[in-house]
Amino acid sequence: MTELTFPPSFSWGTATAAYQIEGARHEGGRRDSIWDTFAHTPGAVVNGDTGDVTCDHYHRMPSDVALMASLGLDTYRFSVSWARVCPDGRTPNPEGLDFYDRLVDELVGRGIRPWLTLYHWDLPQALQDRGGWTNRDTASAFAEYAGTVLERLGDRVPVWTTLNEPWCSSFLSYAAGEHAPGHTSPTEAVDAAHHLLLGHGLAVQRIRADRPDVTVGITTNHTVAEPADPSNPADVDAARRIDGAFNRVFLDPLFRGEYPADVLEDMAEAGLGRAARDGDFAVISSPIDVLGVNYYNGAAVAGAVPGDESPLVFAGPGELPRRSPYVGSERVRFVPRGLPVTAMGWEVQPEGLTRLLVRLQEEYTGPAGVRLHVTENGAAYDDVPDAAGFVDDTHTRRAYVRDHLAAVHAAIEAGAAVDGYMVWSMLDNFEWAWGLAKRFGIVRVDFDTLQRTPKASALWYAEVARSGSVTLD
Ligand code: PNW
Repeated sequence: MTELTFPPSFSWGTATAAYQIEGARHEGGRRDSIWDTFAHTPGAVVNGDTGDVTCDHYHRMPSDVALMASLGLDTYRFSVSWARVCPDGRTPNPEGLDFYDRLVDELVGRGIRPWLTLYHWDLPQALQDRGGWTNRDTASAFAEYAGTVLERLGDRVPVWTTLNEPWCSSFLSYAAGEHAPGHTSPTEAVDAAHHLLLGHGLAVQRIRADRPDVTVGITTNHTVAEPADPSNPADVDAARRIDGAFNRVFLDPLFRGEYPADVLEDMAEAGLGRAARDGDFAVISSPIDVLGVNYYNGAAVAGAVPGDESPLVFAGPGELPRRSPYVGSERVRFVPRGLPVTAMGWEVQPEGLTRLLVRLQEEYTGPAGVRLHVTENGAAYDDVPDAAGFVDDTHTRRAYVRDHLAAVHAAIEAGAAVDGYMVWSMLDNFEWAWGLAKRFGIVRVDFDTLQRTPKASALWYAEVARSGSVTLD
């Protein structure tokens, strides 16, 4: 038995997102976001599920916070619904702000640090009607919205994340069609990516100006791509491409103030960078304090099969047509390595997380003096509850989290400045295009009765948080 002890200040938390847990679609003045529109589009989401009710967290918030406190977790990362706070995208709605005001008070009252994400993909539909993230004005609307939320909550929320996973809200949303608004245009995707980055930078400047005392950052999601055959130059090139299209297309503007030359070339046809105006990169690379890192899986990739003319449109979750999110590298192949997979079909590769964190430290965050924080990691499995609703996920989700925590520990030993870890997710919830069918929670939610039951992984995680150490068994 090996016991891994984390630094005494290491933070233990969980994460959620507004559209995935809140429900209460039209209550308190909330109007539709692009996810309401998308989820209500036939064929967009598996089983036709929506976030209309999902966990009903909007009405159950105090008891959900009490549950977190009973698990002894010190931090909770949640997102604010832009469409609740500014239903038309711009005009503040005091009643919407009230909900987050109560949430923050509840958290602070129970000794849990609130970690607020401003944008977890639920753009007000009113802004989508004017082009969404393909419209440059959306970036300034985002900074105004950030100011509105900051004015109300800045006195009690110490950590602010601008965007969650801009890769998903650009490439998966505007090129692949898998996420709202469900478009399949590579050109829209690269423009959206640029405006998301710009919105991030403008929001950072706004937050800094209004409240110099708070911690500010962004959360990016990463894949660790390896060549299927390291001796095959086409596979090595495929790994470079996926790393570029997933990781560096955001990291380089954020930390180096430019798009990487090879990615500009890969995405030249779609027009990466054409939306950039003078001064944008200075805004985008405004200094931040923390980089949130979301990691779920690695992948082995291979070059295109020579002469492959197969259609680029294929089936994904739901029934709507999907395209590759890897703009300019659509024919790169993902090659299964025979590793265990989760219910998402994602390969379980904990050591990828160690490599990712060490690389971020060395190439991006370290030189900039920016801290790292794992803001999401976790797994969906096909849980089998007993008659009382208890899920014994000891050998699935608990093992996944344990092995990834060991990977974080190894990264810290290797010099990565990682301050904490958050399990995705606190609750089973609306898993985007997969609807309610994929369960990531450490707490089970019965979507008929809405009853919450901590799983074995939650009880184990509570003990890890209490002791500050992980035992490898
Ligand atoms: C992240 N992909 O989403 C999100 O931040 C969460 O809201 C989500 O529930 C969680 O991970 C689990 O999926 C992703 O296709 C969705 O590569 C899709 C991908 C990556 C991340």
